[in-house]
Amino acid sequence: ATLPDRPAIVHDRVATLAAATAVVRGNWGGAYTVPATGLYPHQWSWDSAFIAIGLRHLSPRRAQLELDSLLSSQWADGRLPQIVYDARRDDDYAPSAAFWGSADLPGSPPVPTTGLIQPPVHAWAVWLVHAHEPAESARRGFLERAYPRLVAWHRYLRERRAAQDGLAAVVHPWESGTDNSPLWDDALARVPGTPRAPIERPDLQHADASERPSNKEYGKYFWLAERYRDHGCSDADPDHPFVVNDPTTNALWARAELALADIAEALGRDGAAHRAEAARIVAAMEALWDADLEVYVALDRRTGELVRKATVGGLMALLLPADVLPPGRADALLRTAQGPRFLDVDGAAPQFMAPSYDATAPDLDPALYWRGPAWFNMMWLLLEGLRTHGLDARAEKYVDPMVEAAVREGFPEYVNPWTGDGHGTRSFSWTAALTVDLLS
Ligand code: 2M8
Repeated sequence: ATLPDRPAIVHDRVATLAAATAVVRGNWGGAYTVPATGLYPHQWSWDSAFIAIGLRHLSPRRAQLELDSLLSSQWADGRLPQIVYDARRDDDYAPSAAFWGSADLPGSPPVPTTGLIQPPVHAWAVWLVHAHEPAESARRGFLERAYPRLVAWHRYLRERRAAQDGLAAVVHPWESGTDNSPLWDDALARVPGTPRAPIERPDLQHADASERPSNKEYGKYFWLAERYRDHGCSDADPDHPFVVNDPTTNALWARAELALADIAEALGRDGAAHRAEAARIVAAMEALWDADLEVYVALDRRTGELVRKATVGGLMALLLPADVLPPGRADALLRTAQGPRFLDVDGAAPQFMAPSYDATAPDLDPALYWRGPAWFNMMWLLLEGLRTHGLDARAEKYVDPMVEAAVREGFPEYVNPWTGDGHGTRSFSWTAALTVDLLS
């Protein structure tokens, strides 16, 4: 099957690189890149990782700085915060630095941050930045600096976020990076929507309300954040109502552990313990495997129930080589990725990017945030996954349509996976940075 008809733009590589570079350059905040001016005016954890992956082609030095600045905001317990606040712009985003008051919490870094986390893609990003220009990285001691911090970050996930079965849990939808994913609906149903703090929505000045989480969801997000903060962000609240194993977080954790092995070996150390840890996480992820949907799903720790919905995050184990996965698993995931729920390669009108949520689900909304639209970071990860399993030619087919949509729509936050129409904010950093990577 062919991909859907696209406007006959044959993008000009030089002009596209220049446009994408202008976006990441324009969003540079001095030592890191904001995801988008306006909507996201601080440093976000996994955004910085994706941004660094693109920046390595433009300036390895700046890519290192992007990750160094995030790593230097690490908590004493090893956590890397979801957001590092820039005091110059504190009024522009809610919840603000004042809401978290991180300075008063034990073990917080000298800069204000949230107490939450985001998916652990960082070790892999550090490795990709290093491997692109190893001499430059070695000259600046990039890996030596990053390695102990990354080890501490993964230790936090294992010791503070993983229960006996060894799967990392998220305690807030924001931690998953896929905030309003249908995976969280049932768990959120038992979360009160009545925080003490007023619900502020500065985001609605920068994106249409129909493309953002609802006020009802925001009430629950604020309530959960207050609860976590009021327990000192200590991960020791036995009754926290939202504790979920997210497939994206766990798959990226395993992939990042393999990168930690590469980093350790590049530093002349033994990487075996990291490879064993990756294998352990993959084995633990068996609890998330849905054999009917042939995808990894979420597990609600409060009910012990699987959340049996297919999301693009459930395919992220494709980033792991076949010999790290259980026998037959890579083939099953490739079937799902290319089947009607995601890329629909044999369909009459296949998606040009994978939707964030099952294309066959009746409640998919192609314009609403993490409930259907396609995201450039997830599609970039999926293409890496296809390549990991030898489907380079298949992956290559998606590059031009993705790049075209990115340029035509002004580097949107996300797009309709059938029409390519842009949604959310524009001049979005990881869209631009990953465009640079796709073209490099
Ligand atoms: C979105 O999440 C933030 C909260 O972290 C928000 O909605 O305000 C998500 O798309 C998340 O994955 C992303 O890291 C963040 C910044 O781009 O925006």
